[in-house]
Amino acid sequence: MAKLSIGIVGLPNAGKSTLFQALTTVAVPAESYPFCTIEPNVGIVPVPDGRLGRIAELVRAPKVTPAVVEFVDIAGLVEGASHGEGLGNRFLQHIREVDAVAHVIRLFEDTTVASVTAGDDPSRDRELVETELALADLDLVEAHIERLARKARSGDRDAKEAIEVADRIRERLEKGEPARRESLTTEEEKRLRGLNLVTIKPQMYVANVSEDFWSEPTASYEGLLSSLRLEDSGAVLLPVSALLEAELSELPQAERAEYLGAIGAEESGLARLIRAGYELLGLITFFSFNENELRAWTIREGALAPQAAGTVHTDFEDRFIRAETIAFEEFEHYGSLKAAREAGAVRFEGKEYAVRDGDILWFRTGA
Ligand SMILES: Nc1nc2c(ncn2[C@@H]2O[C@H](COP(=O)(O)OP(=O)(O)OP(=O)(O)O)[C@@H](O)[C@H]2O)c(=O)[nH]1
Ligand SMILES: [Mg+2]
Repeated sequence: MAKLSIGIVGLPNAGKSTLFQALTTVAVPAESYPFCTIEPNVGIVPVPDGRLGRIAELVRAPKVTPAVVEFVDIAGLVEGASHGEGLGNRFLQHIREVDAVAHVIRLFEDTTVASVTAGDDPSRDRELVETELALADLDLVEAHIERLARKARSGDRDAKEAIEVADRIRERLEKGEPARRESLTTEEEKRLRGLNLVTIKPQMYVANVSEDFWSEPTASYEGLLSSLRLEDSGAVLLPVSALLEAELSELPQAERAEYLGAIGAEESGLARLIRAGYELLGLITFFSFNENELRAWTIREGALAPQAAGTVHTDFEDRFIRAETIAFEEFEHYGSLKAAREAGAVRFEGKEYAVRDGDILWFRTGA
């Protein structure tokens, strides 16, 4: 995987563009009226990773390239979006290709900012968006089933099996439930992959809370959970203040930690959001460096060394012979590659090696 991409969904005025703007350097309009995001906005941000800076110091890397995450901001969905109301359905096209979805729900109170719904029941807002997403996916699945049915009638056995899977998903979606709730085998999941269903993607909830959430004694994570009435206890829910993130992004880097400390938050929402994305998708980071460049790379947990080599250079996967590797912590302990080698701490690993988070890797490849 070259990079993680996250699509931002939610009702109009939930704070998606404000968050997006804060997260990325791309300037997009964030106005106090619905539908100001009319073009999809794509922004790329570096993944915050302290280990990269530490290696850079130790090896005095002339060039440092962090892993990146792509955010895609779309216009707000409204009730009936899946039937062409508002602009929602059309814009869903722009997030069909993302790896994960961040569902932004408005919990901040501000009477000057128009809310599309009554705005006093975040769980209703959440359900509204989820229903629209499910209905939009349902359209795709129904069309898919029709196509398969034609094939099945002409005797295609494989199409019959594909219909069985698609039918299960259809039943879920008809109930307004996300497709991800249906447990699928890898084979079944593959059959659906081409449809790019939005509700099959891993999803996290981003509660756009007031800036004083971290200092307000009565505000709590449990309070958020119950006001959103999340049934799925395994759901990922992140409290973030889009407004605060926007203010933070305007400060010089050096002043950010102090600002966060002052409001009682430990880390920026960006860092938490990206980490949640990595966890949601089971992604890990490995590093590579030579005399020219130090780089962080993103791969799936469990990926083997040849696949890691393939992210660095497509050819490397097939030509992989072995990898030299050392864990970040060990490298930091020895302080240099030379010292680590002399201590025998740099290992050789073969094709079956499952790369671990924080590994530094050097690939040996053949012709
Ligand atoms: N008080 C407060 N206002 C916010 C917050 N987040 C966003 N807003 C305001 O709400 C308005 C709408 O925010 P946007 O970020 O444009 O909302 P959106 O979700 O992108 O809306 P659409 O693009 O129309 O779907 C803007 O005036 C923001 O300044 C927040 O955390 N607190
Ligand atoms: Mg917007």
